[in-house]
Parts: sequence; structure tokens; C-alpha cells
Amino acid sequence: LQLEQDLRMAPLNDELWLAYQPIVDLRTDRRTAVEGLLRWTHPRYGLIFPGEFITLAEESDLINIVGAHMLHTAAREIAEQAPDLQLTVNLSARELDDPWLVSAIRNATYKAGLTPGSLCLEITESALMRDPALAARTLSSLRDLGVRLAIDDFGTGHSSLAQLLTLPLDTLKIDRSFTAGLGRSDEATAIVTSIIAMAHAVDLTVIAEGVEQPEQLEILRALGCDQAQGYHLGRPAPLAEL
Ligand code: G
Ligand code: G
Ligand code: MN
Ligand code: NA
Repeated sequence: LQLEQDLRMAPLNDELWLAYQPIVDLRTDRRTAVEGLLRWTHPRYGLIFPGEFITLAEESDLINIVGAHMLHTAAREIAEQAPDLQLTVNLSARELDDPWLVSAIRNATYKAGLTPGSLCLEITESALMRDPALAARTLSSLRDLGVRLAIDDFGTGHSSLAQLLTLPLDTLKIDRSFTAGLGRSDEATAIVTSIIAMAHAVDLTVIAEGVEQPEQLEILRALGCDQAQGYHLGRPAPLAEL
């Protein structure tokens, strides 16, 4: 409860900041985007990762406060320091269900001077499947605004693939558990191969997450994966360090 109160004050106390992780195009070997990831420097406990506070924030409207702050900060930093890079940010289920989401995104990009086309929103399968009809409407409005939409951690949910593919998505991010098995497990390699084929058949861009080894990158390249992200390509860091 104390942590929740601290988190509520964190944006006002300037304790939240963003680490950015590069996403690399496998055809050009160039960095095309960065994923913004929240960090909290707590005055007493030091650096806290989102794994330890996002779930707490999602239990209340706190996630909307934290998410809005995150979006404004990221949009401003990218517009000012790296306008050629795409920015991708994570949305939790509660943010997706917020009736003000579309106008909040419109305002944040406008205020920062970031074209909506430079922003991609990552949403997990489970967040999309909480209320698929509502998700479909929200995604269409976001699409109309010009932002890009990605499905995050793909392969970990239990959603109906047919239903997912009816949504207006641009990108599919293969969960790092599959990337980890590349070259080691025939099963993982087969799954990644078929995810890429399926995604390309419906014109989705594919990003492999969690690339830690050069061998994994070479396999992904050979399989025709479009982009990759992971410690081998760059760890999350403040924008100035990238
Ligand atoms: O950076 P790290 O690996 O600790 O992130 C852990 C999880 O927290 C990831 O699943 C990531 O999607 C999530 N996360 C990071 N930043 C944000 C954010 O700004 N909003 C939301 N909703 N989730 C985030
Ligand atoms: O759930 P989501 O995909 O948004 O989570 C992103 C998180 O994955 C980031 O917090 C980042 O720290 C973590 N991450 C990024 N690259 C790697 C990697 O190569 N290996 C592992 N284990 N985690 C990674
Ligand atoms: Mn993500
Ligand atoms: Na992910």
C-alpha cells in the first residue's frame, strides 16, 4: 500500500524514467525503432523494474497515471532526440479498455510533435482477448489516428489465432521463449518458422524478441524474420546512451 502511494507520487517527484531498447531491421542491419521501458528510481529502494510495479499499478487507475506520464515522456524524448526512430510502447489491458485512450494518444503525440505514424503500441494477446469486440473497436480508432499496432509476447496466450487475425494489427512480436529455443530445439525452430510464414501471409511485420546469441540472429535471418530485439543487439538504456 505504501508502494502504491509512492508510485502515485512518482511522476510528480520525477522518479520515473525510460530505458530504450533498440529494434534492428534484419535486411539493413539498421536500428529502426526503440521500445520504451519504464524504470522507477525509488528514493529508498533504488531502481525498481516494471515487473515489480506494473501489476500493482494495473490493479487501479494508477496504471493510467503512470502510462500517461510514460507516453508523454517517451514521445517528447524521441521527438527531440531521435525523430528518425519509431517509438514502441507497451499498453496494459486496463489502458486498452480506457475510453480516453485514443484521445490521450492523440494529445500526447500532438503535444510532443511526434507524428502518430512514428508510434507503435504493443498489446499482449491476453489484453486483446479480455473483450475482443471492444479491443477491435479501439484498435480501429487507433489505426484511424495513424498509430501502428503490435501484438506483444506472441505465442504465450491462448487466443484464437483466427480471431487475432481479424484485428487491424501491423506487427507481431514473437515471444522470447521461442527465440531462446532456436538452434537448440527442433520444435522451437518449427514454431518460429510457422509463425513467420503465417504472419507474412497476412502482411504482418515480424519482430523476434529476446535475441541473446549471434546464432539465433542468423537463423532468424535465414527464416525471413523482419526485425529483431534482444541483449545481443542492445540492452535497454537511457536514450542518450544509445
Ligand atoms: O523492462 P522489463 O523487462 O523489466 O519489463 C518487464 C515488463 O514490463 C514487460 O512485459 C514490459 O512489457 C512491461 N512494461 C515496461 N514498461 C511498461 C510500460 O510503460 N507500460 C506497461 N503497461 N508495461 C510496461
Ligand atoms: O513483455 P515485453 O516484451 O514488453 O518485455 C520486454 C522486456 O524484455 C524488457 O523489459 C527487456 O528488459 C526484456 N528483454 C529484452 N531483451 C531481452 C533478452 O535478450 N533476453 C531477456 N531474457 N530479456 C530481454
Ligand atoms: Mn513489449
Ligand atoms: Na514481449
